[in-house]
Amino acid sequence: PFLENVVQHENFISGEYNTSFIDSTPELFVFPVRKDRGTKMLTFIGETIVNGYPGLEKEKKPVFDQPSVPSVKYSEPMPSGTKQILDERGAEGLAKWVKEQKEVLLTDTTFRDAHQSLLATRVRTHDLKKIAEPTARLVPNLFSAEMWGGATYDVAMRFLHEDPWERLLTLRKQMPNVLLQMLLRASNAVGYTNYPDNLIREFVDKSANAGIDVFRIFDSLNWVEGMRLAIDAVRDSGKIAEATICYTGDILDSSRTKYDLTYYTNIAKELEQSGAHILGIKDMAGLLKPEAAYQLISTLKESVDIPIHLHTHDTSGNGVYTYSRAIEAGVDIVDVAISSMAGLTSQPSANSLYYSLTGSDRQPNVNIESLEKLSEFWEGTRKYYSGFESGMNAPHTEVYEHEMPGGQYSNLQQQAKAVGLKNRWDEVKKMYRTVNDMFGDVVKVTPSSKVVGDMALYMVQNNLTEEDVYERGASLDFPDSVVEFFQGHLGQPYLGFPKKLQDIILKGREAITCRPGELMEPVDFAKIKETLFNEIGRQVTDFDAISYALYPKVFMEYERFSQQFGDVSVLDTPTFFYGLRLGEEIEVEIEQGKTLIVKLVSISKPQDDGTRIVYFELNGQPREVLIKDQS
Ligand code: 3PY
Ligand code: ZN
Repeated sequence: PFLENVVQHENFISGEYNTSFIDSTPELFVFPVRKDRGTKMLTFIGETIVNGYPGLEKEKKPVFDQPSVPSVKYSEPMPSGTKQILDERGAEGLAKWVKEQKEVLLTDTTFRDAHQSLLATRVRTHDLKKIAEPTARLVPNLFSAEMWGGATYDVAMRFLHEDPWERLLTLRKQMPNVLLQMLLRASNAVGYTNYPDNLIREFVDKSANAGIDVFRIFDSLNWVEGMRLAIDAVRDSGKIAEATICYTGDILDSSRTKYDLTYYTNIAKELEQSGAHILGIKDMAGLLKPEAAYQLISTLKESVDIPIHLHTHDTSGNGVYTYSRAIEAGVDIVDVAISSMAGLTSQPSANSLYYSLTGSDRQPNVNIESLEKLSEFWEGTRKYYSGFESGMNAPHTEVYEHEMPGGQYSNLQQQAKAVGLKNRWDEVKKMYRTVNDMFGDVVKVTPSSKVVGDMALYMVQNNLTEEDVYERGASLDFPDSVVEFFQGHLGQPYLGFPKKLQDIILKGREAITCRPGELMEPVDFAKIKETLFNEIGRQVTDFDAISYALYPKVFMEYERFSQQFGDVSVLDTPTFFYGLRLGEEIEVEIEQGKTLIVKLVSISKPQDDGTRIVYFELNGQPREVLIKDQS
């Protein structure tokens, strides 16, 4: 609840008249004219109608068919699943159970990586919560549902104006039987930079409490030193530490010896010794070819005792074949997406994998009709987000050359467009590989992939070749992310930085070789809470404090937006992105049992000051809002 003035302050309500808070929070004595929820919502809808949704072409709201939610019997008891096994047997017990399964187990990534990779991470909680419980009931024998972390945290606040923690709490409630999984970028948490150790511990602790069971922990340079703290934090929380190696290069290419089988085996053993319950192999770009998967998984199965969980992207079109060879080699769990959200830069299709294993005793134990029903829902829902599709519509084998992660492709394309390089996208892709080689052939995954992307854009934009960088480097002003990377702020790459390039980029600045977290001041959460309370004038939760510590600007912007427009997560997705058509009427449930009926009546021509009046009916009563036309 909003704490808008003094009469709502807990000291006031409880009658403890310690008035010191009067001095520290004078704004509580301002009694604003309260804008009601209805007006805030109409203002948001009016904004969208007049100015469009940022990042989408402004167009008339398309007519969508209602996606079909599969019918399930909500009154029946929820079938039990892996979550109950974890609760009963603990993380070690669960890992043991995984190894005992004959069939390959599945993680469904539809709620996270699939839409991060296909739809710029834009899928809203509003849609996820329609299908969460049906998913839990229809495919209760999933190993896990990946539904949090990666880019979802940032995008939820920044673009969807929703609280990522709300999503976690909501889905946890609706999926009480399946393990919920998140992607944790080790000391980069769910951000793009290193954070202090106590923030990582606090983040893990609160995420575990709020409902995360499986933490897939990776470091963007495969630097085990950078992963230990997160692994320990997850172990302390009683949840599952899936310590993960990012796969890069090609173990089948004898001309590329940096990342060979021995490299992967050594890290796997180190991660097992560091306390991992499960070993993850994260093939973020989809570079793991079928035969390589067979060799890698066979070797790792002999090298470690913990179960192995494989993740790939289907960019090249070879995903199911890669999985089927990995499954032959004994992989325990693989990541798939519901068919209509699978393929291309997303994960391979669960439905396809099921059929490809017909006749095999490792065929996953899932109900294929259920998968098809879920796929129907997602086919319809995906259409809401068509403005965020990357435009890739066929297998893309070039990925073996540029090695760009599935989640980065459309993102970098957007970045290139934004700096006027739309027509030079082919050059950017080639440059991405050149930069990789200049950097000494590095692991490319968030955030190291962003550094490579920034450098590639910088070079194309400034018409620089590799030679130019070496010859004229002293006079070049490299992107901040590149400088920080060479300073060691993302950790240490395997076999170190290329010295000559490092000197050129750092221009005498110091580089560190220790763990960046060791040098950072701990976050003062009490202070953050106090500052935030003063700024936003409402009760500050632990979740808010974490969001602010991770993303101060994004969080404050999210707060300002919420104060201005209220809770827009209650709107259906077409209205959220496109507003209303003239004469259209919608029902919005703003809280359980409380519904507003909103109708768009007309829109005035721009007035002299550039504003338009948008005329609505709200529950049958005429209402108008004034919107500045930005066009
Ligand atoms: C992320 O870190 O968001 C990724 O998905 C990396 O592959
Ligand atoms: Zn991925």
